[in-house]
Amino acid sequence: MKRIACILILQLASLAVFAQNYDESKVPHYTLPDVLKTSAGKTIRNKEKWEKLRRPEVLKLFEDNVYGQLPTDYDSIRYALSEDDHPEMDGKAVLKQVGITVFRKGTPVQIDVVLFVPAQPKKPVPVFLLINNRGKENTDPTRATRSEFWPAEMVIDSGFAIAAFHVSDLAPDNKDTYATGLLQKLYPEQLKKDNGMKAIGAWAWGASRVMDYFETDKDIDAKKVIVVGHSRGGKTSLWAAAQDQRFAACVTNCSGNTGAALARRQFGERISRINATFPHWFNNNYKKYNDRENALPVDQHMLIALIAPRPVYATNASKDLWADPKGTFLAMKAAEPVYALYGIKPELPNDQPGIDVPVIGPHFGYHNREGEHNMTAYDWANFIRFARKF
Ligand code: GTR
Repeated sequence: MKRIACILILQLASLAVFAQNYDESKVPHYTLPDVLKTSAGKTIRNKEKWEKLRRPEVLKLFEDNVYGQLPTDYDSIRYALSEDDHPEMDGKAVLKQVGITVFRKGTPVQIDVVLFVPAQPKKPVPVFLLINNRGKENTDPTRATRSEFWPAEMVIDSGFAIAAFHVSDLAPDNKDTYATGLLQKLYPEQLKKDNGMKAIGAWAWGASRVMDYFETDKDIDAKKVIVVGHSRGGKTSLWAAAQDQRFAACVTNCSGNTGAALARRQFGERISRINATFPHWFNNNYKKYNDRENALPVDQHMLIALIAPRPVYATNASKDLWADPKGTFLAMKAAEPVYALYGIKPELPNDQPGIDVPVIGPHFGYHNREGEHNMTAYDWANFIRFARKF
């Protein structure tokens, strides 16, 4: 009897900890950290001061408290390219499979990239790079399997190249084995630091190595690389674009908590929950903010602001309240003051647009698709419209 009571109490306690709010009227009152105020209390009024003083500070706050450091040193990088001469997609595309091997202190890590480039015209083209957090069949180079998650035919028909790599090449998405990839092989010292990177940092690092490759590929316009991610991949695409300013634009699809949604709203998934379920995504320090969102020196609007003045497209799905669609829209709005330093006027309306009403400006894109947590042809069609605007 005592044992049953004990189990019951434990279950109730865990329910209380993990109770998620889906009621707008229960969103607590909150004040976002001022993205334009330095830690010394100075207000930033121009882009020069933003870039010199505040931007590095905000980047460091995210490194130290959320995503961890992102080492940029390695000894060498090699690309092994297998390009078949067979025309793909009825002659519309050429397939390139690239093995990127990066060495540090004699140890290699390999990232496999699938890349389709339009066969015509023969000039450098912009590319969408997907950080693939789902099955590898989604980016099938043989095209025997086709998936809306990476609709290569549609992107090629629109005149863009499309590429993908799989997150498991960098870090398995598993709390027990995540360290067996990049972390143990190339950057073991990161594992000892409370602000050391974990899986999401490793995936973002991988996106930057693919960017290194694009800079060597004459078919690709490396100044027009759009990094794309869905959900945990969308948290990663934001962090990759924030860190590596070579990415021309970022698409963050249904990225939710610790992605594009504001943490302080405590709506849907919360920090305590994400840290409990996925302790291998963010750094050790982030655990200090479990149930203490207001103690965080940042919120997610500041992550979007780090990408300014480059374009960002965020999406949600109407049934995916877990990812807080309204909180995502509000984060985009709260990043506008930093874009304003570059003379960019607000492009999004004051209120969240309705379901299936994409708002696409040259710098901000947002839509809330009818349906479930996913990335679909509808989403991609809008990313293509967005990419054509800039
Ligand atoms: C969920 C997680 C979300 C999101 C999602 C996904 O379980 O709570 O933060 O990342 O997984 O990646 O599909």
